[in-house]
Amino acid sequence: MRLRIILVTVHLAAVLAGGADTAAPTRAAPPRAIVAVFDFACPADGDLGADLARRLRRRLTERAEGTEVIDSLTMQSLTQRLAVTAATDADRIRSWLDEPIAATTAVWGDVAADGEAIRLEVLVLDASGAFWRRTFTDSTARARPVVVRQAAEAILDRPAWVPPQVGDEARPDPRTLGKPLNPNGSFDAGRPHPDGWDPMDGAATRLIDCDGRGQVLRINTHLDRDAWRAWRHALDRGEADAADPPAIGPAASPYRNVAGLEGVHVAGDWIEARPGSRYWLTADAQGPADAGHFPRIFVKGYADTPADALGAAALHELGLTAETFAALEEPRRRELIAADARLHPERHRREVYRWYLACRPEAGADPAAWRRHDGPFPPRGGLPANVRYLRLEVYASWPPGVYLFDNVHLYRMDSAPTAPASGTPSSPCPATTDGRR
Ligand SMILES: [Ca+2]
Repeated sequence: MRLRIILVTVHLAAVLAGGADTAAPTRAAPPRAIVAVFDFACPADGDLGADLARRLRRRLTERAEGTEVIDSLTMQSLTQRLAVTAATDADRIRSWLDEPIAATTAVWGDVAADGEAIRLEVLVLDASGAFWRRTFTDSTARARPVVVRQAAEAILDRPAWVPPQVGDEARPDPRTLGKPLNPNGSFDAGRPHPDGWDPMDGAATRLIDCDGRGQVLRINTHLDRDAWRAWRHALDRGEADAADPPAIGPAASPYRNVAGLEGVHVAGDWIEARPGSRYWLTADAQGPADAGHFPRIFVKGYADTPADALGAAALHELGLTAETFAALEEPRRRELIAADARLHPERHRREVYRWYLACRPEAGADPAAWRRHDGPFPPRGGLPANVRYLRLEVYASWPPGVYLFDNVHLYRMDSAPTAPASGTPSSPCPATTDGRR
């Protein structure tokens, strides 16, 4: 047992079970320690002592399994007449462990602040009589959490786990990252629609050839938004052919362009997520940008949730509208929703996580030059436990213009090396072969 605090076995459950029915199997409750953290004494700033004690209680509660930490309100009511400082006699503290505190371990001490610097003296005593004292100091802008973490580590006798975060990891060598998790990040497979991605609409989104890069994804946001939406609706209803798009030009006002409204997304296939993992995303991009606007590659995380509605695609397939669906009897509505969930489980997933790779050029960069962007996510720690699926979404909006994307590859940082990643950031491709940048 690495805890320095004594563990006391509580037999209450066994006693209760035995008293109620002697034939019933009896089982002792797991051993537990009860820790009482007194507010630290701070003559110059009483709030500081109370704040550090609150933080330490919270940290011990989070980190010490099988241990109960008496909460701040209870401590306040128990100790309002007990003034405790580092000078308080340990025997006196021990005498309170049974009554009135009812704890197995007491933590108390003094704190002093000098500007941002904090000096926390901590004394710890447990019911076995073990006693120690240590002083923790820090003078950074985060002195409070730092001294509390140090004290908690000493009390628990183990270093706190610090999850990795941006900056901890060196930029990985693409050759060691193995095969990308997403298919066809090079956009080279499939024409006119790229394998593994949303179909192209021929107007705002299409594939073009690019010297040295094979196919790349072209997104044009300088289009009249209403005309483009009408075209997308016609495609969604199966009434139009993406190979024969209308000529859609810019709107009279830049703010009536796709760029000034929703922008254009191109989503990739669903990818199984591995909670706890860290990932690396790369993308080559070119196109306009300004100080606050730039293309992004979103990573969206999804969970399965109970199906409770029908989306536009399902209504269209069933020949229903939102109004005619609402007019159905409830059992029939539920039946249709359940059938859709069986056939298309992906339609009933909910977004629970989001991150993006900012394809932000350096100031003064040539918008017609390819740029390589990459980075790790999540920003701190591993992927949350509730994320079951990931999806990439290439996104461009403002400023209005033409954007190109290539080599959008997602890697898991712990995936085994199998093949080098394709493409190089310096591949020259200032113009596209169709001459319609
Ligand atoms: Ca390519």
